[in-house]
Amino acid sequence: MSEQILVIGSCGQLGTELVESLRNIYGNSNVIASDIRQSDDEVFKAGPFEELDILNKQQFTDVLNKYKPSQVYHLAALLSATAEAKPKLGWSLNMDGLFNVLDAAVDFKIGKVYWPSSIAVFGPSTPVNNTPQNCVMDPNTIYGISKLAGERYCEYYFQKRGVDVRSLRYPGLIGYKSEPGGGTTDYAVSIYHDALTSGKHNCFLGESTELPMLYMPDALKATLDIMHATAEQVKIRSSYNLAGMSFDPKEITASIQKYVPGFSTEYNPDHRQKIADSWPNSIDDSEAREDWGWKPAYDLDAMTQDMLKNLAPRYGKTLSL
Ligand code: AKB
Repeated sequence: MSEQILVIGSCGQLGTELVESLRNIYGNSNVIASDIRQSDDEVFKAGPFEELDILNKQQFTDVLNKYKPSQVYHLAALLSATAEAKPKLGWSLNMDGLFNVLDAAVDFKIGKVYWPSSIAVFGPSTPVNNTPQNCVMDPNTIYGISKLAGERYCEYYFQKRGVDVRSLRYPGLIGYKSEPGGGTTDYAVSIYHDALTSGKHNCFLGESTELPMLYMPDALKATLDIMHATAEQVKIRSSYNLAGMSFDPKEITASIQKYVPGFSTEYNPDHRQKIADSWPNSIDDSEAREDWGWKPAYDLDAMTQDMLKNLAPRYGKTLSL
């Protein structure tokens, strides 16, 4: 039987696109998408899909026995804003879900595990510009605390139980194929849809709130690159810093205005402002570059052009890009 790859939490923003990329590489029938409930996105019709609540150990065991995957991508989590609203669920999904996957990696001898961390592992005492891989980390959100604890567990399972677990600290992810949900960086996706529909965006962050971001094709490339690197190349077994670009809401507005004249943003910061203020402005990802050759392709303007080019037909718009 060919190599089987299980993606847990596959219907989210990253999972939807990752399943498509993995199926292009490994073949539709070898990539098993799974999530707590079915999605009607076309992507999932091309190959196997399993309803899987990662907190349900019996269900998980059944899926593992059925497919015997050699790689597991575990993406199921509550993001920053949702986990603040539902702290108990945020903690149990983010931590117990990870424990179930790491324990299964030992029991079922899963070859490689991927688990995403986030810039949310950093906190108010962290150096804010060009944040290094190793520095003060004092996250003050449930999501950030769960990601930092998760990173420590990943390294522990690598060192003590021999699990080949790999991880990236994602910045905000921006893409046109799937919607984000429950994050603090989500404005940077909805702003493009608003530019092509109402021509106005109501931003939940202040105009100068600079955050690290990454365009989805780069995020997919980084994820596949670290999973395809040799075990020796992956020297950090907690999670790698990863950077693409950094901008604030004023700068992304200006980038969109180059192609959508008349577009405007109003700033009405809400509870998410505090979360954003506790995160870095920019990230130093030298270790990822040195260890497994990471290099992003997109800057802000290249991303804006690609987002608008792909979204404009959906809204019946023609732009000169
Ligand atoms: C969020 O905003 O919660 C996520 C993240 C940075 O991990 N996009």
